[in-house]
Amino acid sequence: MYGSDGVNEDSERTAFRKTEKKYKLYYDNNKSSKKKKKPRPVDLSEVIDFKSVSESFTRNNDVHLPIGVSKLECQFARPVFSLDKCPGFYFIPEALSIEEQYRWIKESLVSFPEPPNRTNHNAVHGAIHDLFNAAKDRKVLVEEEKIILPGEEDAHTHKWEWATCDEPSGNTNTSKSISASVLLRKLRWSTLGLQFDWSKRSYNVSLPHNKIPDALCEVAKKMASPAMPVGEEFQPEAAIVNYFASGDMLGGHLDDMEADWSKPIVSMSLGCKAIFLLGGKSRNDEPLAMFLRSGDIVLMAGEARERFHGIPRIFTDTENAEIDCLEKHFSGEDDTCYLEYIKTSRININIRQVY
Ligand SMILES: O=C(O)CCC(=O)C(=O)O
Repeated sequence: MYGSDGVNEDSERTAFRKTEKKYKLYYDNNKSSKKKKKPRPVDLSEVIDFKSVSESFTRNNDVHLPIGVSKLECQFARPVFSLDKCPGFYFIPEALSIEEQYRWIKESLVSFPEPPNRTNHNAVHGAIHDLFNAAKDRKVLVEEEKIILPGEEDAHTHKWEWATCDEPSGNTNTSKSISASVLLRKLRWSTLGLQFDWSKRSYNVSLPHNKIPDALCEVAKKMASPAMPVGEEFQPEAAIVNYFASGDMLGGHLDDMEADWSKPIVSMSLGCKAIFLLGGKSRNDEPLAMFLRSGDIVLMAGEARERFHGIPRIFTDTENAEIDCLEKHFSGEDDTCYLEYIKTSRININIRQVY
């Protein structure tokens, strides 16, 4: 039990919510101590670890798969695992090479949040260009308040623009400013391809959009293949990029806005390790917990699309983030900003066929 939650509240929680709370990051409440606050220890013994499943499969060739886990018979270059009780769910550990992870982390930070792609910042600041480079250059987003002249009442009166920290604001009154690095830290999502309208929970095809980049489509098609109906090819039409910082979570939800659930959602993990919860069709079904590491791919198709799922926790400490190989790859002079970001963050790119 944490904070002010009482026994009754806990008994009223769904099984999914209870498990979320079990794994979520909490800090020990040690107000008197001046020491750095410490994360509350969590029992991770029930978390399925597909990396060790895969390693033991490769070593022993199938002898020691845990109960309920099967290896899919398919032509895929890496072992693909499924769960006997969750048809349509597939886990491909270490599916992306370090080079691929490096590439998609950079794209997720530089090009994916670029307009016309929308991000969580659109609602407040409108379309923001060049966020990552602005953060690198320590720029500040400044809201210019224009003085309204008679007859101009309908004119657009608020406009956000990048300025250098020491740059005096033009000839107008500056009312607000926010640093690019804070905006980058607060980036929660961006959408590629067909744009998703979160307020209506549907795709808004009238919003301007670019096609998903070809290279990302190619990866998604290849990764989707173990979960595709025979003879069909996955058609990537939309993607949501989720950005997680320490303490962030993604609550239990269903991805049910696409027309054809026989096609998988292709979900790529990048950066710090996380816990993924895979529940049932009701929030009252107890979810399974599993680790997601950088380079892992999860596919959810068919019946699995009806299962609640979410991310209660990411691990950003050096011991548990498990991004050593990735960190080594970000060794160039230009890589410092990416490295700083990814050391304490996780990115998820999930790619969907909408129609
Ligand atoms: O971050 C993840 O791995 C899961 C993302 C997800 O479930 C979603 O965006 O619907």
